[in-house]
Amino acid sequence: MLKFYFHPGPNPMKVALFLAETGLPFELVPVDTLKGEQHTAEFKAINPNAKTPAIDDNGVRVFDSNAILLYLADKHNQLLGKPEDRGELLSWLMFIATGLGPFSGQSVHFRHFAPEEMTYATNRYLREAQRHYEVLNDHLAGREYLVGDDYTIADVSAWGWIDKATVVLGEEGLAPYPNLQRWFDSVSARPAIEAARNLGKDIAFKGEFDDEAKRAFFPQNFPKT
Ligand SMILES: N[C@@H](CCC(=O)N[C@@H](CS)C(=O)NCC(=O)O)C(=O)O
Repeated sequence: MLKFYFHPGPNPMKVALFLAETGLPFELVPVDTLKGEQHTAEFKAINPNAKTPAIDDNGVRVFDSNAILLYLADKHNQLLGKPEDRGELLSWLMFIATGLGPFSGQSVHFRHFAPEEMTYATNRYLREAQRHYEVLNDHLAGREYLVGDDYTIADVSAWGWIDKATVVLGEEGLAPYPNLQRWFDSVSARPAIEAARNLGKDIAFKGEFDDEAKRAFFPQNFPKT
């Protein structure tokens, strides 16, 4: 049985949505990242990068959300779009993995979690996140989905981060990006979204972002013990 190492953050939620869309059977393995469970030797054998999501597919480990999406989509021939659109699919997946995700993550960090205000870094990452939103917004003019005419893992992947627009960009969220808003509303109306959002709701993940959580997430801010 596929094991899905999960914490309800934007990257694991991509995989949660893929599994909800496809109905593939899996066992949920909670990794409470606010308690630092991503740093255990047991988990690092599955993901040496010590982050969620990761999967163990009967002995095959795969880590990093977009690698997992590609691996599962290829293996089960699901949500890949048309073969002639493979180049587009890979391009948008990499755009999300190397651009939208990291810049959004850093924007969240400097807006909400940096120990002191750092205006230059905050603006740099906010502006880069906004630029990635603009690229998506322009691309989605007159299109329903990111790749060809099909709902694919590129949409699944983008949804994980676009769902956090207000945390990344501030209160106005998707308001300046009407095509992206239309796309987001259409993806959000899919039945699998509710199932993905409900995943792990019965698990008592740690909620407070206290000292223990800060040590787990930002060990560079603490002396090595
Ligand atoms: N590139 C990775 C990033 C994974 C990532 O940053 N995961 C977050 C949750 S959304 C995490 O596990 N954070 C815990 C930590 O940074 O210690 C991916 O796409 O899977």
